[in-house]
Amino acid sequence: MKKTLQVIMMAVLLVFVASASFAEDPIVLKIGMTTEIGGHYHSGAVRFKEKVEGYTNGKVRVDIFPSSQLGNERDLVEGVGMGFIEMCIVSTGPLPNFSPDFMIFDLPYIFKNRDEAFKAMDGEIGADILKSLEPKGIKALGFWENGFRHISNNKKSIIHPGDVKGMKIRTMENPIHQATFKTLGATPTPMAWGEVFVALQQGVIDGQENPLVIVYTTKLYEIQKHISLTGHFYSPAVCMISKQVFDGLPVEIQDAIVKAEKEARDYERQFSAQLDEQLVESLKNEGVAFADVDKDEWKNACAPVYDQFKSQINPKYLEALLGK
Ligand code: EAX
Repeated sequence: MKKTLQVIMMAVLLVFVASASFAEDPIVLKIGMTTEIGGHYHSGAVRFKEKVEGYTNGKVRVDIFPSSQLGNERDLVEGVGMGFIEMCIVSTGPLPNFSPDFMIFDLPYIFKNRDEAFKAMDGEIGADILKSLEPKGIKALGFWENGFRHISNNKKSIIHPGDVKGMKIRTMENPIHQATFKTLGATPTPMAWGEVFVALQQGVIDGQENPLVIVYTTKLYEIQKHISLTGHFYSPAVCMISKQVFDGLPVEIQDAIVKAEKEARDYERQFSAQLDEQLVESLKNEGVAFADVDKDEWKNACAPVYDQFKSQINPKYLEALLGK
């Protein structure tokens, strides 16, 4: 009797081991974002998926969840930190809530152009800032791009900073962004991205600010007929993975993830820059009126924010980017 039981148990064990080695379940990496299919993050994530699944011969599967399906940006970052969402791509807007080092990117007109931004993001400063998320359980793999942010609204053409006076403008949940719009005389209204379309539609807010790719892929042009090309903030994005998840993976899979992320990042940045150029025309075709603005005038109007926040920003970064 005892022997029979032993034989049965051995057989069960053998079948178990055999089936495990034949049909090994892939490691699944869920990657969340608040933006839409066809946008820059999603296109970059698709590239990441193709690369990582290729490099690991299918040992890893990447599942992409756009459109806030896994939560808003704050939820995503918290989820990755705690390890129940493996990965996400978010703008840096909500990140000062996790590490104040990110605040340097929030200053209005801190970068004149993409090249300046990439230099900071890809250099020593950027590496330092990404590392600052580690104590929160996050391995930040790299900086992607959200883009230069412009103001949209459905009331009037905004040309001068004074034109936003009294307007309710949605901002991200970010102290410098809110302070900037307050300085301009608007009423900043922070809310998660997923709530913005309906809030605009119902007139709870008058306008919002985002890169053109977000306006286009969210179809905001249906309810926002004025865009002012202010480019007041440059918004980097961060592609991140749970540190706990990453540290638990075999080295060759970690290497594949790191390599794939770099390739996807480069692709995403290019895709984003290209879209930015094309979308003015596409949005005009949807009936959007564009206002060209004098950026120096806007920069001057935003300047008081620097004094307001200087003491809270890492002096090393201020010195490197502003020479003071
Ligand atoms: O990360 O919330 C925002 O306005 C962001 O630009 C957007 O979610 C992309």
